[in-house]
Amino acid sequence: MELDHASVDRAWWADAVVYQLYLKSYADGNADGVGDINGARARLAYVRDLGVDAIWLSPWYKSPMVDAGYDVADFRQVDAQFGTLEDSVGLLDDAHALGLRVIVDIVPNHVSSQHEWFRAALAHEAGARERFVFREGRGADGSLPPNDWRSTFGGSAWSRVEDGAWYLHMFAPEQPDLNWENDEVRQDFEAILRYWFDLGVDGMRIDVANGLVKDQDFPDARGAEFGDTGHPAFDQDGVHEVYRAWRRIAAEYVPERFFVGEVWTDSNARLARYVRPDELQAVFQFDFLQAPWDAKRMREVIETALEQADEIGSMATWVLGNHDVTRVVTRYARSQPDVIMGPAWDRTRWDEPADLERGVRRARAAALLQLALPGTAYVYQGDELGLEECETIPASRRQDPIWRLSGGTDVGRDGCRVPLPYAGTEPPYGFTAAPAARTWLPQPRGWAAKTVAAQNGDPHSTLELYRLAIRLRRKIFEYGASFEWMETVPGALLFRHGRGWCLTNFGTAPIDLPLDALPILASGERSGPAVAGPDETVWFTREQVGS
Ligand code: TEU
Repeated sequence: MELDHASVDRAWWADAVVYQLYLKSYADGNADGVGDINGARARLAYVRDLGVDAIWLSPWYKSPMVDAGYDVADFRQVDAQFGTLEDSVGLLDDAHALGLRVIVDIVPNHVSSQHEWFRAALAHEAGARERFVFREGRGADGSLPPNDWRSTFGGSAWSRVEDGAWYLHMFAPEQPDLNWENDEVRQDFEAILRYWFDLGVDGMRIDVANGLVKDQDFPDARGAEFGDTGHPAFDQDGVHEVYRAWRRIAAEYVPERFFVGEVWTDSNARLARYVRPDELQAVFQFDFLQAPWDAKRMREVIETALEQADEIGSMATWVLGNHDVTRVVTRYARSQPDVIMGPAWDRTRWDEPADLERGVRRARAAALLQLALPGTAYVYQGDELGLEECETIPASRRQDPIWRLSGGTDVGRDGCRVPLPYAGTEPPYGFTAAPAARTWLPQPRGWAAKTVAAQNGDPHSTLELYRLAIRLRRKIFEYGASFEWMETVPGALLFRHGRGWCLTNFGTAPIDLPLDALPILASGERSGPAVAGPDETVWFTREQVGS
């Protein structure tokens, strides 16, 4: 397939590598055990040295932290745990000075129950409940929830307030959903966008971008779950008008501000609607992240994403990990199903032993595959260190509301959010000046070889692999260059992109490279110079291309 990128003006994000900097776990600047803005500023050079183009920061707004900051109490203030508004502007300046763009998270589907709007709603202030979704209950005395919608985190999506009315929360009860039929809600978010764009933010990642607008009949979901097409709380046609208005705001700025939407959906056709020319520039295409380690399935998801991006004149977006899913090393360390997995699927099979060495091998191969593809690549902090999911966090230390709301049946997402290890042989591995016992999530023993210091300069390390790959990517897989699948053996994928070839071996036997191949980077310890070993990706050029 030849891709035609002529329709995409080269925007900075089009072929960018974006580093997801999860603030709470990136670096602690004030020794309280929680990562913060000044901690991150002190370690920004680490991101720059990785060679990425941009960072995406998890929410830093004022928040009671019921859902790690995705419960926002005030979008115009920075939470004291993270620093001050001044610090956040300082971070924007520092990042820009290092040549990094900054994307921040915006959370428009819901706010914190501590937000002044929700307090006003509880206090019965005139019109205040209109900003949320309050309904009468069902049953003779209204004691049953208005419909059967389930919270994504477990339990009913409705909670009852003192006077008997019910309010909607598609996530935790402390995250009441906003009513996007309400003009004040729309206007406030437009003002919030301008507020941060004016402060220098380059783009926004939109949390639950397919939420916001609900089917106003509030029909039962009848078994449809989060992400399923047809769920009346998600992916309603009306949401697109919100993004058309947002895009007009982004276009007022030079360069135009960027939006990437978080849209979990089972339908790529529905996903494509968010990136129509007058809507968001990009959406996360989560199929790549949810695909098993399997040549056929990977090819399917890559092909679909590329075709789709081409059809709509956008760029594909490749994600291998984020703060909501099991770390890639651990996902690939267990047996691989023959289906696209759901975001929480891996948390259901902790009983199965994990072969972490195999997981690391495959994660490294997947990283080279990801970085060779045309489009934007997102790297979740810690994946460049080859960190695994922490599966032994004691129940008493768990933070994710999923753990509580699922009644302990789903351990939640803490295992991929553990603070980064920088140096040393013991927790806290240089993450904080506080004692290890005080990090907001416990780090495991056994990360001595995974720290930044341990991997720095070691050519076999995952960190150096990422650094080299990100640099080479620019040279050989140039923006706009043609992309073409090539014939190879079953159980492998081979494509040419620009000046380079990328061969991934998903199988168990080594595969010969073409005779004239000049290997330039490999994810593993190859069993021979002219082969791609099992679970290995090799990048190569061929003589006729180098000229
Ligand atoms: O996530 C959307 C979301 O609901 C899923 O990713 C969810 O975390 C997963 O299905 C659980 O297994 C966004 C944020 O990325 C997430 O961290 C927030 O908790 C959530 O929205 C609510 O704001």
